[in-house]
Amino acid sequence: MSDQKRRNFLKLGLIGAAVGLVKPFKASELVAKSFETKIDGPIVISTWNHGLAANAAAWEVLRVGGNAIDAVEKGVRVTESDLTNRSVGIGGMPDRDGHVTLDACIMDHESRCGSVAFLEGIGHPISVARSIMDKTQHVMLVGAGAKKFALEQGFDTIKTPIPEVKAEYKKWKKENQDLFKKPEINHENHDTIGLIAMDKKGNLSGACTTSGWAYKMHGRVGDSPIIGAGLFVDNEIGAACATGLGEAIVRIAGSHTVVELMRHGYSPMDACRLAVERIISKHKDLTNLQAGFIAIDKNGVVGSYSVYNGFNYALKTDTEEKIVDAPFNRNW
Ligand code: SD4
Repeated sequence: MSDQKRRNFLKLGLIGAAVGLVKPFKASELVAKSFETKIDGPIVISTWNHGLAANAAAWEVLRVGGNAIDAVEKGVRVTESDLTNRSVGIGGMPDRDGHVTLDACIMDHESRCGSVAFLEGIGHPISVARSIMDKTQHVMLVGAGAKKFALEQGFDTIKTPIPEVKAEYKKWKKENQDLFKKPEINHENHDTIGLIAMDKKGNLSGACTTSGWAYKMHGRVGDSPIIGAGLFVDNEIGAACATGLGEAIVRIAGSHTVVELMRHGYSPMDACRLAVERIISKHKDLTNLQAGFIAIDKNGVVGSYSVYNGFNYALKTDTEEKIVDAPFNRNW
């Protein structure tokens, strides 16, 4: 953000606060700044440990002056291709009927976006989402229509579940005769990749892709392909993405909420924290309700926050490549 724009924005914030429209920035609401990093130059952040490999691929694009949108797509394709990953791409866990249904979305610095949900048998849902963004007038395609589009675009089909996953599913099915028992989400079965990047020009983009909640109901779609829930980018302000229990994230339009809080002057970490606190305030039962956000603002400040401990993200810059533990509201 230019200095002039920032001044205008702060002025607007003060006027808004005076008339009760905008929540003013309160110093007392800030938590330790040590959790935030301001970075000059390109940045990539992505959820969980598998983010390291995705960031490295995204970095190959950013390093040579490539665009953030190409970087985010290239990055998460690595995770989608990893057959050992049980929560993203074709190695993902199936729903309770044995189908692996994939969700993904992508958004660029011009607020162009594409999304695909309930897609079966296609290896790179993120690239299908990118094609929807680039080649159609729509934002979102789902199910059979999304598959038809993917085939028309020349995407290869892949048989899922892969054999190892099929074996796990059979075992689960045998042990869970009551298929409509509430499936549990925990920190082992929710590892979506959400990746956001800032390129050399300072433009932001994001991508999010998942096989969703293991043993979900057939037809269930989570937050990950929902623009504003699993991912949101506003190039004037910042970008955010989410991981965790999709239903809880959708309820508060999570990633959009984080970006809007940044618009109102909150730092990325405080914006993530306030979104998490909003989730907490909307749920009486927080058992197994993990949800976390990562965010970058337009000035290159990075932040994150989660409901429970154990959430982390991968950070890549010119000088660093590391996993960062997110601050959290409570212990498991
Ligand atoms: C979902 N949010 O489908 C996804 C799952 C997830 O890390 O984030 N896993 O609800």
